[in-house]
Amino acid sequence: MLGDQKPEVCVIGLGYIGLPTAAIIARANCQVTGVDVSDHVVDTINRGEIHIEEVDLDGLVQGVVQRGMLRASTRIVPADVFVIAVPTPFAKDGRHTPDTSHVMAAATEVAGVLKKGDAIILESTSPVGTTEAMRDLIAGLRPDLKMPGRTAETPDVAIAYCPERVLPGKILEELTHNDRSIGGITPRCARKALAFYKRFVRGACLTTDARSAEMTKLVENAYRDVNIAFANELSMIADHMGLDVWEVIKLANRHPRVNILQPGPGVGGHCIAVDPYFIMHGAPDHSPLIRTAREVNDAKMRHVIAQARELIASSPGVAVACLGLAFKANIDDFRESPARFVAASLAREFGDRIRIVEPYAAQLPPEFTGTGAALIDIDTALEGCGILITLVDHDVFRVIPPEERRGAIVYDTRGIWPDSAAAPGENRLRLAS
Ligand code: SAJ
Repeated sequence: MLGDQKPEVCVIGLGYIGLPTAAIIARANCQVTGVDVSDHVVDTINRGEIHIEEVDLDGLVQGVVQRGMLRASTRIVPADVFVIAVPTPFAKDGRHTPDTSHVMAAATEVAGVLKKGDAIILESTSPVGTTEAMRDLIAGLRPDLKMPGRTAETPDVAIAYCPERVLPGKILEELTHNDRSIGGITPRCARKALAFYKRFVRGACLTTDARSAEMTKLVENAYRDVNIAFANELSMIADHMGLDVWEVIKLANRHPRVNILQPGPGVGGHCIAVDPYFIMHGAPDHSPLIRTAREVNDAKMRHVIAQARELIASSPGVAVACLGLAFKANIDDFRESPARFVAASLAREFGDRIRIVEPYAAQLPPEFTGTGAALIDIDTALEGCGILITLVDHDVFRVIPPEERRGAIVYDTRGIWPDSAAAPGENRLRLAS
């Protein structure tokens, strides 16, 4: 496959992971074809533009497209290495069942052009066993090729699982510098994949088996979910006891072996609130802690809504500014966002008393239509709103000085204004969360 010659690479799925990955591989001077089902995505990339927001991605894509190293297509092409980075959503059964049909569809496409010596690497977050299931699917479609792990003979192709672990907002940096887990169906597969990642990853590349690598990805996000749940539970306990949770966490974290995360209005995004279910699905009777953490984090969002409703109802006529809709700070991603859910819920109930401040949005999402809620800028909110509810810790909110918040009732679900309690004349609600 590799030798000294640079492999031709086909990246399937040009979303938040696939596009930056394709661009970084192209930057390492491998010829890359990016494949996506969307004509719009393909056309945009072939113009040297991007369809998602990510720091520095626009310049990188423009450069590699201009140099002819990356091109996009709706059709798969023969290559030496296939990287699959398609979504793995939940099935529409309402039971959080993982849906790997996009992975299997991509594998089916790959099978059509696969040749001896090729490598297939799955990057999509997947339930344990998906890489082997993908191998079995391809084996059925290509009986002419010997598949790894199914025969004692030397296999014709290599198949590995290598999850991404990059943080939205720092994707390019983390794609290059994070360590990677590389799980081969066999050790030989892992070595082939390792040689490929070494071309563009500067972090350590650790080889393992495919199932361990699949589980590792899920465990990383479940670990974070459980730890955020601990912080969120503390915040609800603190509300009950009349304590300032931020103060308690700040002090507890001075212990050399304690590092409590930050409470918020719930856990959003497409990974941390999703991946734990992939573990629960595989081991439903052995994952009570992971399940409970999910419940606590969801309960926290309902707790915030209840607290906010009480506050708004007890101040009739006062205009309310909800600060932020994004799922976390300093990004324009509003999907699976607890802030958005809380704000929409308040807008439905309190109508035009609710104003939304979201510097990363040009317009309100569709669920606000007809509620009467309006999108306003932060200065207007500070001048005209008597209640401020912080839902996202965007830097632009964090830097608002106490004197500009004075007189407003503040419900700070992110703990961004620790000073506000001490500000003279300020009517800060002493809610912990
Ligand atoms: N959050 C809190 N309190 C905290 C930290 C986060 O409430 O102390 C909330 C955020 O506001 C947000 C959610 O959790 O709603 C998730 O944000 P995040 O920044 O923790 O993570 P993501 O979803 O942007 O990215 C995660 C990362 N995983 C881990 O940190 C273990 C990233 O490395 C993964 O690559 C990514 O999921 C993914 O694609 O799986």
